[in-house]
Amino acid sequence: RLHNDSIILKNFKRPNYCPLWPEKLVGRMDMDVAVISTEISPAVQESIAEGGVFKPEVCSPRERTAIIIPYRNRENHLKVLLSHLHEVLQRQMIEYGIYVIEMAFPAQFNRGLLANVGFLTSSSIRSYTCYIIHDVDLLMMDDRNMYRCGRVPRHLTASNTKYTKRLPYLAYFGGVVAFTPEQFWKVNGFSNLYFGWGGEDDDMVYRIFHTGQHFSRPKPIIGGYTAIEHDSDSTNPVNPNRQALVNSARRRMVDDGVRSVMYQRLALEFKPLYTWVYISVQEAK
Ligand code: UD2
Repeated sequence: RLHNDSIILKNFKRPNYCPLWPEKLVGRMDMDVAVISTEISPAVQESIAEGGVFKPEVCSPRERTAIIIPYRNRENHLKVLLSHLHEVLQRQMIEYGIYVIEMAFPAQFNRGLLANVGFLTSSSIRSYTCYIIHDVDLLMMDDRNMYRCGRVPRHLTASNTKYTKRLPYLAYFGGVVAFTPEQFWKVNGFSNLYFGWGGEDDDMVYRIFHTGQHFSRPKPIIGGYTAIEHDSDSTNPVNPNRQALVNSARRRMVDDGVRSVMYQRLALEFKPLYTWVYISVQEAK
């Protein structure tokens, strides 16, 4: 018996984890959004499985990350973002899946609700250790901004070419954010009540603080993003009720969130570069 035990120990190998900082990373990328390519290099393309899923073959990934993109009517942005993400995330040697969550007309756009649906749908397909909610028009400018989760929720957009200062205000949580499943459940996800532009990101900050958490950011030099310019969307008008809703964020957070999201799924398709989830929502009047 002793002899057998020692054989087991001798043959025990530690998993060959993927490096925390892969050598393939290039650091700062100079990008001209006017001419940015939507091409994906053949080697990267070949490694993407149906549904926009990738797993490094040469090492054991440390995390499994779901990228969730709330989406409607931004086809060109989506093409650019998908090629950029597949290239960068494969260099980061992260196991990932990309989910595009699209909202049908006529309801006004609701980014928080789509994030909740993305979280639930991607979890039902594969168990992820990290969920990244990602604006469709933001491109990471430095591939050392690793798409991983942390001990607290992360705001990965530490600076953005869209703003003259790095960010509009300190407690800003828009753009690209990362949660572990535990962190997301703890805040009950995003509010489902923000139809139209604005507020759902500030509401989330209240949820995070009210549950005794805080959030972190990479250094601005690493967490820089290029924003692709666009006109305002007629079906995503500024929400005039957003401040009133934000004021009641704490009170609502138990009953309004990922646990109570209501929607109808119209389609789920595993496309070559992403998993497409198409939903319709009854807008509260
Ligand atoms: C800011 C935040 C964003 C969110 C929003 C308020 C940044 C970088 N982003 O975005 O995270 O908090 O304010 O709601 O500060 N979208 C569509 N189709 C539409 C409308 C929106 O796909 O018709 C999606 C898309 O992923 C887009 C995101 O929603 O990136 C945010 O909408 P936006 O880009 O119009 O708003 P923006 O840039 O002010």
